[in-house]
Amino acid sequence: MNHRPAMPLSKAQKLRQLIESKGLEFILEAHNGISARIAEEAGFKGIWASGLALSAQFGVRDNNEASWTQVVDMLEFMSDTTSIPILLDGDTGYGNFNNMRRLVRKLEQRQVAGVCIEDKVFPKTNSFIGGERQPLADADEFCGKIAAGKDSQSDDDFCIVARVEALIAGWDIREALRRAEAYRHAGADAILIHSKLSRPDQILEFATEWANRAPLVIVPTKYYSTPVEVFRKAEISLVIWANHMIRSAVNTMQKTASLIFESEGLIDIEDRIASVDEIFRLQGADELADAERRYFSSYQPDTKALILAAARGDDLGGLTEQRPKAMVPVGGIPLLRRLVDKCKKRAIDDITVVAGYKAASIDVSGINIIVNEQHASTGELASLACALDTFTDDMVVMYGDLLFRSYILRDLIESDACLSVVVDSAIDGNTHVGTQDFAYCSESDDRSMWGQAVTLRRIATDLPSPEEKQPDGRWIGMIRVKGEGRRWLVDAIEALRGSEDFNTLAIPDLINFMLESDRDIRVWYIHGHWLDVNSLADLERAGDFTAGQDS
Ligand code: SPV
Ligand code: MG
Repeated sequence: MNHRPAMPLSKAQKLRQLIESKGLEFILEAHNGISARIAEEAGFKGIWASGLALSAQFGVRDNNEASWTQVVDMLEFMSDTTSIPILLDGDTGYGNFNNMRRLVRKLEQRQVAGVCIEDKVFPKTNSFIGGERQPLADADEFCGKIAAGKDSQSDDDFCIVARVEALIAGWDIREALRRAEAYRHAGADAILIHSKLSRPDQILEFATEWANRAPLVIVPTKYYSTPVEVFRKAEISLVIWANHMIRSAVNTMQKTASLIFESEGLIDIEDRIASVDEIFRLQGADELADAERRYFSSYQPDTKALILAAARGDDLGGLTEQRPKAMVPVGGIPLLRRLVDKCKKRAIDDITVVAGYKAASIDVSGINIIVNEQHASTGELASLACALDTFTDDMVVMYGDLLFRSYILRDLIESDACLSVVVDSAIDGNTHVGTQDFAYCSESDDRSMWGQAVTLRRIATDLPSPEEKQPDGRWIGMIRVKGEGRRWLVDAIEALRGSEDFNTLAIPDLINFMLESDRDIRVWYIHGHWLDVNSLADLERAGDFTAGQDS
């Protein structure tokens, strides 16, 4: 047995299947790349590149005012953005048999699956504008055009649909049948029989007389109230919903334009129209992001910063009466502003701040704020958990009262461990009142271990007695999360959420929990060059720290 995987069908094969299928099939009008994609997403198995809709979106009449190359250029966008077949409404073939030959070749080059040509005279007019006055093409000449098109296609499955306009132009069924038969003999793959009546009578009579000699295609724009069961029973092959995307777009755009004009604002319209993100999705923005990761050598992943700034900072007294600690100015600039600037300098532009105490006083631009409404009765871990939905697999979590030299963040970002923490080994010179997160590590920092893999063992908030093993440094309040590290973090938060004391837990509790769960946490040693602000004395030091240096 041959188990070779089946080749995917070409677009031309798909159109041929639609046209030749036993059941009734439907295709929808589209007039540009985005409408074509929307038609495919809705579930349609094919697209009608309508001459009316294409000319309308260009803002011109359906009288061959847009050149055929302009039409073909638009088809290229439509074809590139879809995997379903496109049947072009090719009007009269844009000239004689010779123009038709070139058209077919150009369409095949763009993977357009077929073309429908109508037996009228170039330049044509839409069938619903004074149809009776429109001259029909000479049937023999039209047959030559069909044959020329068939002879010039290189893919056997490319379809040429011959459209009979006799009923539109006021001829009778016999003329329509005579022409359809001639076109079938000339090589047409299907016949489109068009009518402008509001009832399907002419179409049904034609179908009965035609008796399935070749697949029949119809455009029920005028007889739209006819149930499709009627078409099914008449053994029609393909129904074209010919202009409903352009009409719905026009309707919505008219309403939107008036509303914005009249209200002189966007507030009334924003929720009624597609979001900008939806446009990005339809444009395939995600695929580009993936491709950048794979192919773009200087690609820098979008690192996110998550800053915890819910605390008041009780030891700062009156300074934090009206604002959280993170908004206390150092050298005239709030701590949080300094932190955000540090992030932006490292191209970290996705910055989420978890606020709590006096959240409304945070007026730092360039951040997204999440509020821990329970900040008064919960701790750091609960604040972090508020931002769980924004976690990414490439982020840095930081306290909002940190001041540090830029290189610390730069080096931390370069760490490829799932979780990394920054530990200051200059422990003696930097201990002061306030939170003390003493770090015990697999190795002490002997200042010559640049890049060596040191791991964290535990964080303790109290210094041990002098005879016990002394800590290797202080955790400065920064965690780097990468890849799998995000899941470790989320799993640990979810597990701790179940514990009774969850609301009182701090980030070191989370870190210790992960260590107890055998997660590997990498240590990045630094030696000074940072501060956190817990007291007025810290604040004074902070002023000195920032004075004259900003790197
Ligand atoms: C089109 O969609 O451009 C057509 C169908 O040709 S109709 O407008 O009904 O003639
Ligand atoms: Mg048309």
